[in-house]
Amino acid sequence: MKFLAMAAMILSAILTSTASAAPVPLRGVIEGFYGTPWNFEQRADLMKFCRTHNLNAYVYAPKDDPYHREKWREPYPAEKLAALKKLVSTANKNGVRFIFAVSPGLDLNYSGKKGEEDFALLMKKLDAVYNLGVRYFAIFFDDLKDDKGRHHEDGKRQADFLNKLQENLREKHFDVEPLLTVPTEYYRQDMLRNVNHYTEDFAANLAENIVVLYTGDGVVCDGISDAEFQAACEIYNRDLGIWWNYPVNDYTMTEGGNRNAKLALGAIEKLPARNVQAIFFNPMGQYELSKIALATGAVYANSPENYDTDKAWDNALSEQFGTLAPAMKIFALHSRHMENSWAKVGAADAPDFEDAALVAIANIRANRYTDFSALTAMIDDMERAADTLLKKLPRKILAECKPQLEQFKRIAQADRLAVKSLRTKSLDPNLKPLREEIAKFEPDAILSEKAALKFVDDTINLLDR
Ligand code: 14T
Repeated sequence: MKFLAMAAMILSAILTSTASAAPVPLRGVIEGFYGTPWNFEQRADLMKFCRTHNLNAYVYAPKDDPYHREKWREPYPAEKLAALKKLVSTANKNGVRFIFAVSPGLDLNYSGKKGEEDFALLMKKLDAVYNLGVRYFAIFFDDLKDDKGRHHEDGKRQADFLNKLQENLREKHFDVEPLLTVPTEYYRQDMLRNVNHYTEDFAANLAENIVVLYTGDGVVCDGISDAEFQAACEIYNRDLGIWWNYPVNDYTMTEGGNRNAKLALGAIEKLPARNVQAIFFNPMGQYELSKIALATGAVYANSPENYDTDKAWDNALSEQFGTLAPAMKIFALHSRHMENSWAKVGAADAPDFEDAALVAIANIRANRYTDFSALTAMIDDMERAADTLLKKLPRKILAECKPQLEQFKRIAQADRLAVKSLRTKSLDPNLKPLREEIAKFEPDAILSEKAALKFVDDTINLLDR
């Protein structure tokens, strides 16, 4: 009896233990964004970061490294190869699998004499990298759409090509691991479109050990539920890996502006709790600031079933910013959500501010009494946080967010003028000029569009007559 009770206790302790959830086997970072790639110093630092956070893979796939995509046929020049070699050894030393990717899809020939030539060129390219110590390779076929948003890919042709490449590589080198790939239809809504039977043919013909990455229901989407994940895996009849497009911000440009105008400083959230075999987080060009989301992604990937978004976010901020963490949290709260006509991801920006601002505007409209104390306190905190961070952030980090911090300060000041205007029910003469000033900086710095910035616009719209 006693023994049974004890055994039951131990068993239930094992079953409910938080340590019992298994990590995602292949988990890490994919340098897969458009825009200026990271430099080798940053990449070396990332290998240590991966080690510390128990991430075990890094995919080298910078869209704007000409040798990765546009000029994929050309071999790396000697000095680039030397830098890669050093990085590969840093990765190996830190227990990080270095996955080398090529994106040849823009102009790859699949058949005939040109097909054979291209095949040989790609083998040669990968072989040179094998000789640096790389054992993982990836071939990506994403973003091959024409002006009309259609692609003309042939799924069987691509699959046959990958199968043959994998066979040849593994014949030549017994220790090359299975390939990874990204299909041309790489998000579920596109797979379902199945243009020209693309997904059907690609999935049916691709060797079963090749790891297929996909981005969720959309390219940049608001999470992947367990059901959505299972549905995608069923299309491919295998466990898919995830290429997760957060905190990447290469699409946040306004007209004529900077690709990286809005910073994604929130936590990874809303990913499947079960069955994920591989996950890679696509970061921002802003290397240092990507670490907030990446640290939370590491917590997720090490125990998907137990992931607590808010806790992971708080821990990442404290670990990375120490005494500046409270100020950083205020700034980051206003810069988490990424959204445009086709993308949506990340927790809402400053939801408490948004709510308080909406209530204040509604009260003024209805001629009701309004208590501005909560809003005012938040605005004070925002301006103080901006000042503190502008003064005290380490140089490398400040270099990645100075325009956004300065914009944050302007927005806080405009919010203060907005409160003043609402109190007196007359538009402060300085508010519209300040809003125009903010607009001038928007090509480089966007934040809190639906919260602190919207409050300024709502106030102007209400009082400007
Ligand atoms: F390969 C894919 F999984 C993928 O996400 N490809 C690109 C990626 O390199 C980029 O960083 C990411 C975020 O912008 O999205 C894909 O690129 C796109 C996709 C679009 F639908 C860029 C612009 C688009 F309109």
